[in-house]
Amino acid sequence: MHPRDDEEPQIPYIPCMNDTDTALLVVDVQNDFCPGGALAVAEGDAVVPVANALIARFPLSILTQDWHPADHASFASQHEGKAPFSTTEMTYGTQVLWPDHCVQGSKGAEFHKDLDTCRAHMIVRKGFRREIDSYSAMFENDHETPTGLDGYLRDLDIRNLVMVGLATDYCVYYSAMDAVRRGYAVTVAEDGCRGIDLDGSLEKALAHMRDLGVTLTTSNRL
Ligand code: VGL
Ligand code: ZN
Repeated sequence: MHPRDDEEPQIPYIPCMNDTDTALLVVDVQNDFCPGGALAVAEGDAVVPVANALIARFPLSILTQDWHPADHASFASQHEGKAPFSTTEMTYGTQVLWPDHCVQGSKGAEFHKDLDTCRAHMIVRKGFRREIDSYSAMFENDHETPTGLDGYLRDLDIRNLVMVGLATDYCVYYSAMDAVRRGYAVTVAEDGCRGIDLDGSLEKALAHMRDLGVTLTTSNRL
């Protein structure tokens, strides 16, 4: 049982999807994170119908797309003797080394074929600088280099973000952290997410998001 399960339940703030200051963020629903992909997340494709149902109902939907050059520094293949899922030190801190994934222009980098990309209003690509990884939709892993999403959202007076996608414990988690840091109210629909769960990273991410004030809910409550 999670230690917080005992505590008084707090009434979460759940934004109404008709609010014009609310946007949906669909994180990295790409072939490489789905079964059969290079960095497959268990049941990753199960988020597609959830994301589509939300895309159809939100006034503004933003997709992110992990978009790496073939020699990206987050790939274990670029570090001699390093295995995928080991770590290395980068200038900005510890970095997990991943299998090659979401290479620009590859099939693996394409959105899942059933994701309703047509209805989305904005696509944010990230991780395209060779030397730096970018889990978050807002800032790269140095926590400084912006993707431009924060400015876009501010221009449109968006204050609430609802997130779904892959992976719960990496790109969704980092996006949620940065969005909270930037002052957005963040809601994560857990049934619209799946995690990688490397060494307990999923539980840690969920607990930390709760501590930061992220509302964890399910899509049927939105
Ligand atoms: C992701 C690891 C590496 C993600 C992206 O989308 O969560 N994870 N690149
Ligand atoms: Zn990546």
